[in-house]
Amino acid sequence: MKPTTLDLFADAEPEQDRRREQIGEQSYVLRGYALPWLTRLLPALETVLATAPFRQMVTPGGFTMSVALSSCGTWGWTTDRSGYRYTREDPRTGLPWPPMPEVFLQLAQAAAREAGFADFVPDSCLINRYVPGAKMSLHQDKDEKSYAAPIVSVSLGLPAMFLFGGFARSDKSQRVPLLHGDIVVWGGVDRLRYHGVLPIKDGYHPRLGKQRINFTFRTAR
Ligand code: MD3
Ligand code: FE
Repeated sequence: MKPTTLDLFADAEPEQDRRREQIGEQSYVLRGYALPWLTRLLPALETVLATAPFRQMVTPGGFTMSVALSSCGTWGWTTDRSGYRYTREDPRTGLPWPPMPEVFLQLAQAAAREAGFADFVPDSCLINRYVPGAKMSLHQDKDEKSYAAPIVSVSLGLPAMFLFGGFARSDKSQRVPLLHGDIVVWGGVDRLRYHGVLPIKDGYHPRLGKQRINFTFRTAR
């Protein structure tokens, strides 16, 4: 029986179990971990997007990414014809990227700790927006100065099939479904593994509509 005081539990979404799954030597999925944070997370996201709205960027190869991006924190990841890099300013406005909201930082640090990474200090949060059909091809995250820090990723909205590969592009990938509220933490020996996201299936999420939003917290510099 669902309680009638549903509003009190709006963030608990108790149908999703909170459990920790290990997907690599130093990689964990924290199922549903972000759900209790959503009442604070979503307004903070709106604040960031008011200053730095989602936009599609062009890769060095000249392709427009299907995923739209924004960033907050000291460093924001950007791409254009001249390459991938972290910048202090949003290239669209020339203004500094919006500061990382306190609740973003707290959630990223709590999740990292849960996966065995104490003292995670992200200076960058990339915000990816996937509409149905959008995908991310297999790649490695290699634009950061050091690979010592883990990466924390928060999935919201429509489900995704995450591809978790090996150290060569041709290595077989495992498929990991990521649902609204799941957090993945990657680090240590798994930090340079290939990864990607299959095209998002059409659907409608009650909280976020026709989209998947992913936060990727990194120590860039
Ligand atoms: C796995 N984003 O922005 S989560 C990216 O869901 C990116 O939007 C995906 O890959 C997304 O670069 C995947 C983030 C992620 C980041 C780094 C990793 C997954 C990783 C490093 C190693 C293994
Ligand atoms: Fe990546």
